Amino acid sequence: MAPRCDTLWRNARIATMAGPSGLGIVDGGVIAARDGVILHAGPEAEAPAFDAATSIDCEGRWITPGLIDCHTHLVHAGNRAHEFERRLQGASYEEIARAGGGIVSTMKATRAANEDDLVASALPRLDALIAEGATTVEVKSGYGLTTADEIKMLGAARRLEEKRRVRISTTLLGAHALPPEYTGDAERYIDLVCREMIPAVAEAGLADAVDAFCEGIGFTAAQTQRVFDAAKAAGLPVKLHAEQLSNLNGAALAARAGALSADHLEYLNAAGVAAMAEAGTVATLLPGAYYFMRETQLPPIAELRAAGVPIALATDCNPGTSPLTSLLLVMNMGATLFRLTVDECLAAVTRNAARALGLLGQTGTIEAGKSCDLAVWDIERPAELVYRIGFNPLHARIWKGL
Ligand code: DI6
Ligand code: FE
Repeated sequence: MAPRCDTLWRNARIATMAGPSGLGIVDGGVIAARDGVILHAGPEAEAPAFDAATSIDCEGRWITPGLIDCHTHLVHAGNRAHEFERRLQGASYEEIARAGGGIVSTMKATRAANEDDLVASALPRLDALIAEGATTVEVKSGYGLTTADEIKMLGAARRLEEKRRVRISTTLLGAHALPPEYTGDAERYIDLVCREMIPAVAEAGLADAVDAFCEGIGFTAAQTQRVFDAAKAAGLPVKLHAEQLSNLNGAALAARAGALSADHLEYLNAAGVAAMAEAGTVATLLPGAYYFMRETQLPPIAELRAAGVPIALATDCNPGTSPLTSLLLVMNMGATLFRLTVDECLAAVTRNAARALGLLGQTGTIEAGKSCDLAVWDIERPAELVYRIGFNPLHARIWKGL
């Protein structure tokens, strides 16, 4: 008897992204889905004759896994276009921050907003990602910096999943910046994060992971370790903003804690690369922040590649250092600025991005048993997804089989 499925995509060229490297290309491919899950993906010639409720002729189009943005600060109030103007007149990011702008200005706007406001202002940014084939998006808190405001941000992030057909992975970033009421007393703020915020958020089931900003203008390695210990006690995986502006050996600390990813990494050194390789921690590179901050220190791409560290790319969508909502542009920047190959760029927003979220068992490749999250493209070859700037060749987006 012919196996039944809900939808069959036929006559497609598939970049399955399955396997440890490469695109896993299948020519003349079919994908069968039932109940939102991939039942079969492979060459049509070898596929069983499915009894499909709906059969779609892809007319030779390319199909990739739905794209994954594994590092965003998508939920926040207001924007910082005025600070951008000041930077164009010569002010530095640090000067603006010292004058009460920067993260603190977004914190004030976010504290003043309610959950509905945060959902409403995040939706256009989410829609921009979705319009380019994103099916999974990570969203961090970190602009509330009180337990109630961090919970409000994470609640808004979770509600995006009710508003759009997309998977949202949430991350508590309570240790993003020191709120002004704790000036001069970072240890006491970390006490709050560890003793109150992390347990409350874990109890409410609002976060899938815990992150921190380990940096001269953020938190020390010792404070980061305290956050990681509290996350572990609460049963939550960790990740880290590390080595963005300087080297505090954050990536190695994260790797030792079994972190899913260490992110930014412009100032990563050889010991950090080795620790990440050993632990299997994903390197999430954020070329939007590199570009927008006019950074010149490149992350150690060749060393990461040589050590076999999986590389992900993400937008870092945030109002201060990366007001970016395009994974296609992120791939272009990954190639142009960081010299990643086309195959590496595609893996960076699919397979490796899924791994950076601990979701590789569910999505990120086109394989039987995974969620049927697909992007169908009007392109002749995968390189077009990386090569073009400001052009969107998405033909269709499928999330959980629909
Ligand atoms: N690194 C960044 O680039 C952003 N946060 C972080 O930890 C900056 C966020 C902002 O300026 O609002
Ligand atoms: Fe970030």
